[in-house]
Amino acid sequence: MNMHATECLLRLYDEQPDLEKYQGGVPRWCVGCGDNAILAAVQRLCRNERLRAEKTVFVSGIGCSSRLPHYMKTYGFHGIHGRALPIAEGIKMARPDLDVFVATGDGDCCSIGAAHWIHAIRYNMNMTVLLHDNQIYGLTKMQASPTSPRGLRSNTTPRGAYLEPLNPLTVTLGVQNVSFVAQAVDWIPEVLYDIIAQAFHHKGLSFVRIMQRCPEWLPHQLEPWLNDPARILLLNHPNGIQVSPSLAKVYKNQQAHDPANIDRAREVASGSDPIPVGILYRNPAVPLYENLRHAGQPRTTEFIKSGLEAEFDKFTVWPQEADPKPRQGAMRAARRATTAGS
Ligand SMILES: Cc1ncc(C[n+]2csc(CCOP(=O)(O)OP(=O)(O)O)c2C)c(N)n1
Ligand code: SF4
Ligand SMILES: [Mg+2]
Repeated sequence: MNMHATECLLRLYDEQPDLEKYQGGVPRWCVGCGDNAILAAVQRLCRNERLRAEKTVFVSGIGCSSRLPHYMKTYGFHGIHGRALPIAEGIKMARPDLDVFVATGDGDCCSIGAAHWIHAIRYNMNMTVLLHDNQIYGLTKMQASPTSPRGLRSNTTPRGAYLEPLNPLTVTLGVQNVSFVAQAVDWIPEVLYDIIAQAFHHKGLSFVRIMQRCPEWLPHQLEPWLNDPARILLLNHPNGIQVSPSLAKVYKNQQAHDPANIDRAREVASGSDPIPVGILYRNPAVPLYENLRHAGQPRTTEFIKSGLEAEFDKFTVWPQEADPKPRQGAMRAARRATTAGS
């Protein structure tokens, strides 16, 4: 029996896609780099959620971590250093129907991009932000970042970093309109996946800090936590992550934490040893900026076209016009008349 082409296509979308569908270029990260684990988790997420490549976009700044969009077979935007978030916000504003992900490093987000980070939390647009925190500038070969621990020797701090590190979780939890904050480590893939999946389903800006190994520049930095499961504090809750029985045998250090409690979230977030892992805070009631701005304005093709027309008109020079600043309506009418006559 002949199948109609549309029906055929719809059936294809109904089928479970395989991972290759989302795998882009061959990753160029170092062997053992935690970025590989994060990439594997997001590719699984796209596959399991059956995300459509043409409806999904990964945005990044600059850094090793910011190479992630190249390795996804979706839309991607490898931006400029520190500017991943405003680029992502622009995309979301113009195309609220797209699923937007951001991959950013500790330098990209917490140093050069810090101002954008604060305002992105406040704007609370619906996107998933993954902070690959390896506590160092990896791509530029080992300069201290704002999250580098005090005393860390690097190319810019040969006598050891002077300052206590900035805590991305407590900073985020202190910003007005924060709506989702979580922490993961790259070496517990089951929990990493669960946290990224919950972040994806949250309606609002979900901020996930991932402790990420950089074996090239800081090969021993996270080893104490990697080698001793007691130094990981798993936060479990019916509204957070639930630890599987097999994982619970290894990671026995657990605590019930209700992600609705922001005061407790701030307390838990301020601890760094053991590393708290799980959903720290979730508030789905915070309004989304794109909804506030688009309220009552359906993003129809006509609406978008008329906005574009108005923008083009601003910069159009009409030689036959006597008035140097004619009103936009008159400019449009003039252009229509010109086009009709040609
Ligand atoms: C405006 C600007 N300043 C500085 C740089 C140089 N630069 C590129 S990546 C980077 C730091 C990257 O560190 P991080 O964001 O932590 O990413 P990682 O490489 O560790 O994943 C710097 C300083 C740049 N590309 N552009
Ligand atoms: S330098 Fe570090 S962060 Fe960059 S790819 Fe290598 S291990 Fe990963
Ligand atoms: Mg870094």
